[in-house]
Amino acid sequence: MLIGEIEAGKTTLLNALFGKDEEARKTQAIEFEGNGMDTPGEYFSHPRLYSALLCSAQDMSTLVYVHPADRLSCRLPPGFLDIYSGKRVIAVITKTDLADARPAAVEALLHAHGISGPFFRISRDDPAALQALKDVLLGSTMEQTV
Ligand SMILES: Nc1nc2c(ncn2[C@@H]2O[C@H](COP(=O)(O)OP(=O)(O)OP(=O)(O)O)[C@@H](O)[C@H]2O)c(=O)[nH]1
Ligand SMILES: [Mg+2]
Repeated sequence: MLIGEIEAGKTTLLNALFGKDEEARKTQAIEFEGNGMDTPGEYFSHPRLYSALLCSAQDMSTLVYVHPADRLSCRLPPGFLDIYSGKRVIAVITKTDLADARPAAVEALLHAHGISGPFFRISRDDPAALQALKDVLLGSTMEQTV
């Protein structure tokens, strides 16, 4: 399940993970791709919509918090990703290709917001970084279905 602010790069990431070669459109509702779940940034950015996220998260094994490398603010409420015990939490820093990307600063920011990692730094134009993330996510899927 991908969670993060509006325009963080969630849909672009999900498309890349599942080999969908198309430009991301604005996400309007919860959407599935394979066993991945995409969520609209609005669900994360507006606290009155948190219930939709939390409800949808119940059955997902991994929560992937997505944050752009050029944004040095974070709306993540303390403990939000730890509400359900037993879920794996992964942080992905997207758009590392941007000229003003500051992935190390963003990682420190996310740490300060209670995310302990693992952290993955990716860009839609960096297949090696995407593959490393894909290996981790698909690896967990396979463990579960065995
Ligand atoms: N430069 C750069 N732009 C990116 C990257 N990933 C996504 N984008 C752009 O960022 C914008 C937002 O991407 P989306 O994938 O739609 O973001 P989202 O998190 O799904 O947004 P919502 O659906 O509104 O929540 C789009 O214009 C993408 O083309 C990246 O790695 N590098
Ligand atoms: Mg989207």
